Amino acid sequence: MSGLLRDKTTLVLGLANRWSIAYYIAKAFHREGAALILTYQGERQKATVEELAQEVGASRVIACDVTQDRDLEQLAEILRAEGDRLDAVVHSIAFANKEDLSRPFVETSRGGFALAHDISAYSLVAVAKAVAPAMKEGGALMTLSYLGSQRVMTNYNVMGVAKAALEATVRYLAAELGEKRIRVNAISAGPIKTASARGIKDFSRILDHVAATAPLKRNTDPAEVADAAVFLASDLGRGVTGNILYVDAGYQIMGI
Ligand code: 0WD
Repeated sequence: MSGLLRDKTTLVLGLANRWSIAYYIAKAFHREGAALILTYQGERQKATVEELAQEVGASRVIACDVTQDRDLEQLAEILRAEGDRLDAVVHSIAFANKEDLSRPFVETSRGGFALAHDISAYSLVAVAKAVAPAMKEGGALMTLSYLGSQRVMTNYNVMGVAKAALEATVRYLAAELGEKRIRVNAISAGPIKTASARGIKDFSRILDHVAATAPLKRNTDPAEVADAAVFLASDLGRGVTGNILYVDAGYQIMGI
């Protein structure tokens, strides 16, 4: 154990199952000696997350549906009551209605657009508000994004627009929370086969295209996304804020 996160307490939101990017991040944080708190969305994930929490030595598992202000207030209250210092927070949450990830973008409904933005972008603001008081000595807040925020990716649709909002949110939060020594960044990961990704139509074609095109000639391993999260959470990342860090085998630089 190299212990890059020794003596750090970390909070990871968005762990749903063993394939979740958040699970790989929690495992890497544990490997580096961090204390971990996990949240889960609702009853549906509770048993799985409690089981995975044991594997990563998480001391606490808290229910938190980010669409519910009460859940976020409760999270802030638990952190306050325990009085512990929080050093790093990972927001690994996104959602869009499945039909909005397969039909033409122009067909996106008002409700579907609002829902995708609420869960995938606004929730970072709400989480920042809830956790900032516990980050008494500053620290790192990070989220997960995707290149569909910058370029048109077939079927990514409303989620691409929400990721653009998320990345702008990272910059505004970084500017504001910098004086509290809280760094805010996004990791823009290459496509990875997870439960969320399966919601995107023709996802395996995207994986094949990336593996053929990316400079490293392969897809992104979730473990390397997790190692980038370790860097951002650790003191090694102390000079980095407001940044979008691509962990995508280099795919984003390619043209024809
Ligand atoms: O290719 C990929 N898988 C990429 C994912 C490439 C680049 C970025 N990302 C992003 C996603 O957009 C997301 O922001 O990484 C983040 C994590 O996604 P994931 O690990 O790919 O997917 P998943 O394991 O499904 O985790 C996302 C979780 C939800 O899982 P389900 O499958 O139950 O929708 O986000 C959570 C939930 O656990 N989530 C919520 N958590 C709290 N409150 C809520 C909510 N309202 N809605 C969804």
